[in-house]
Amino acid sequence: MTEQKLVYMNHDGGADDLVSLLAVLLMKDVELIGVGVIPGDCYLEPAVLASRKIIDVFGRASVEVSASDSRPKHPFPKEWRMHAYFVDALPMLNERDDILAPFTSEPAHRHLVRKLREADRKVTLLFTGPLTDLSRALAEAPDIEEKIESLVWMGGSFKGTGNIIEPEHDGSAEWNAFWDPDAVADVWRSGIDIVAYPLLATDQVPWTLERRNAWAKLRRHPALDFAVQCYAMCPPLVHIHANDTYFLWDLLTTSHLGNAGIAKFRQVACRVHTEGASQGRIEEDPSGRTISIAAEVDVDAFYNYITELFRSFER
Ligand code: AGV
Ligand code: CA
Repeated sequence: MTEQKLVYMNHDGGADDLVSLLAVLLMKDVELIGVGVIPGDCYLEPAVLASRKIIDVFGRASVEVSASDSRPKHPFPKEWRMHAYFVDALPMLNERDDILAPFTSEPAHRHLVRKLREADRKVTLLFTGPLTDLSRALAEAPDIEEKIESLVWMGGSFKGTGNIIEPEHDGSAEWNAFWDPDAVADVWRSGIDIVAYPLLATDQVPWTLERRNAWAKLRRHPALDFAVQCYAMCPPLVHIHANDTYFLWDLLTTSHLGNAGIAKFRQVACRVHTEGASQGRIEEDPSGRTISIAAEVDVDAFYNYITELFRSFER
């Protein structure tokens, strides 16, 4: 029997993040050793509660959840942050009165440090929100770097434009980087192997009516029912790619843990802008540090992988 891959997940509570947490829980070859929730694309309290309930309903074993006390340089729009309240309220997460998955009062970056130190082998980090907790963990405990197998991160753009429409910004950055550009710079200074799924890749997996209807037909499978309920809050791509159009950004990134063959990768040297109108933009720069970015996605392989993974859950 091959050993399970150890994974620690830090997410920022969006609908897509919470569906991604469920995906990790369903991967047979992954052991999830902890979850940190950062108040990026969410409000913290409902996102922590929803995470614990998802672990209770869909997890094979209990997983400890922590809350971050990190703060943004640029906060997410409130309408998006509200999604966590809807997910936490879904009937399928609220059939019981008590919550079993433990909550630790340690802030998420210290929780990450402890879980890495306690692990008996290297751990893969999955970050589907800003990198702030990793940056703080590395600053407080540089020794953890040797316990990190790699960082799999949803972030960056690499397609020219980003997804920020905010005053005083030129639109070139992606939100997870823009929330805390300095954290990106800190993590880039480390020696960690970085695999990023930027907008260049995630633009290939928009949330569409076709996808919604395909998964709706399979809603007798509870995990697919949960996913379509979560994404029901999010405007699909029908006519044009607007500011609110939803993509399966984090779910694509998460698929890397179970099936890294879905995307083709490119090695790029790059650096992040930490000041001025392009803050958060990660730009190719020969003098920057090299990371691996997902560039080309086999879209059918992605949807088939997720559909089969989510169908595999039985109550
Ligand atoms: O920039 C993408 C990141 C992903 O981690 N998030 C959403 C995913 O969780 C921020 C975001 C960008 N555009 C959005 C976002 C939108 N239209 N709605 C909600 N969140
Ligand atoms: Ca996210």
